Amino acid sequence: MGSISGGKQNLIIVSNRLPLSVKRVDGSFQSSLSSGGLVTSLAGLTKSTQFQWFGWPGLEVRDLGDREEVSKSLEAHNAIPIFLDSTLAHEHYNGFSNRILWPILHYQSGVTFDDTPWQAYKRVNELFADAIVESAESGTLIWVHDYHLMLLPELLRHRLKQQGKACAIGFSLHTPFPAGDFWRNLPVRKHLIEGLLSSDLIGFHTDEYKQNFIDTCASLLDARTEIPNQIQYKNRLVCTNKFIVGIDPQKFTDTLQTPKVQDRIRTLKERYKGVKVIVGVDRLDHIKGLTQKLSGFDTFLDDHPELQNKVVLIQVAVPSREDVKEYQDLERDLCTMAGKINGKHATPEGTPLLYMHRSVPFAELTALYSVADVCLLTSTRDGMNLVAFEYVACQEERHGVLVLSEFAGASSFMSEGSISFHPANTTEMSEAIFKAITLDPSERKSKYEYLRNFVNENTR
Ligand code: ADQ
Repeated sequence: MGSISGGKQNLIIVSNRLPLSVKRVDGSFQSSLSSGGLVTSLAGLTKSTQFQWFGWPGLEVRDLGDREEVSKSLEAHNAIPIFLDSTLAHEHYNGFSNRILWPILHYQSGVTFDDTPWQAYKRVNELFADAIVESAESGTLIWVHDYHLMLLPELLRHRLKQQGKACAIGFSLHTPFPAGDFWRNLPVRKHLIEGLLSSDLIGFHTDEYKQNFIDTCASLLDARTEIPNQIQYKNRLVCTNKFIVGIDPQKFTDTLQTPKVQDRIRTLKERYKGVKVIVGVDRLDHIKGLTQKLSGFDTFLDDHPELQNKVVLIQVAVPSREDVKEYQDLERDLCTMAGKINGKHATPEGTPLLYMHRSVPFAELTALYSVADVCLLTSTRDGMNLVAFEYVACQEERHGVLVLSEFAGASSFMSEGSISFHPANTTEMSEAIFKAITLDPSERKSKYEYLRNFVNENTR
């Protein structure tokens, strides 16, 4: 993160969680870098820009003295904590954001609306608005991130006006925005899009998400949308655009060159000599299509008995949202599936699936990306999917093949350089995997070059 220079800050970034998670260890507080797509996508910004970052520090701190201690320790990283009590934080984050809003944004049906988490969502957005407006000065640009804070632009606009402060507000959505008819499933559909329409600029990962949002505003709110990329609503003009989110590829190539990672790559290459390695790295989330991935891989193993002991899938499933029942159920299902697949296809020489339900250190992650012949990403819906970018950044030597679901936002930019498939079609997935491991070197090279250029041109 950008450090404090003592100079005036004119950019405020806001996200639900700070990029640093605070933990209480032996009576004192320690912070460490959080993981996830949003932190990765904003990491590059810290190289060139100074800003303050507002968000929840990840734990309840009641005592005022403790709050001061946490604030002081984060101040060194220009991070400003917004304290929430744990029930409120839980209802906002797990209750509304992750159990109701996230599935709707990703076209998952069967969501039941409940008023208690919705009230918590509103309250948390208000608390964020109070804290930010107190710090912001006229001229500050306030850049709000993601679906946890969709009401915040409207709340900010109202409070800023009351205090006579003029600030520009930007909002970036890191998820898809679904087609209008699906968005109607959410009873509070109007409140949320009205909340966003107090922004000056709203950014989406793809043109499709942007257009879905514009069309929804026209049909639900009677907003005027005749001018491309603009929405006129209640005497305000709101601009929308597509912004391609990316990574800092240099960070990956630098890490790959370290002796520790080079050593690890040698060990892994020796271990998998004569075996095609397929890698998957995903947060353990329904949208990443992990059950579909295991089914597709099972079909592939059925279809190709001649490749027994010659292909391995190393799947890292990073623990995520473990307090939500649906995520606990998913984890249990995946363990069962992994056991069944290995039970069916393992031989005394080895198991075809290595399923790891844990976080892996960054150095190990880059080594894994580097030794893999193929990266398999099976999202049923996904805002972008930065793992696709990271794999490409680590494949300069090998020209590995990206097998990418057509429903990942990244597919709208990378389909020409990858092998695309429908994640619910196990036969199509099996064929895509086979094509990837048998692709001839010249086609691999030309696909890879396309992807490398794209990743290097869209570095944040
Ligand atoms: P996520 O759903 O979190 O992000 P993704 O884009 O795949 O998904 O990014 C995951 C990030 O977590 C990657 O940068 C990856 O390296 C990192 N990560 C994975 N395993 C890790 C580990 N073990 N330890 C540390 N870090 C790990 C959301 C949306 C995406 C969108 C991003 C950015 O769901 O669609 O691309 O935001 O906008």
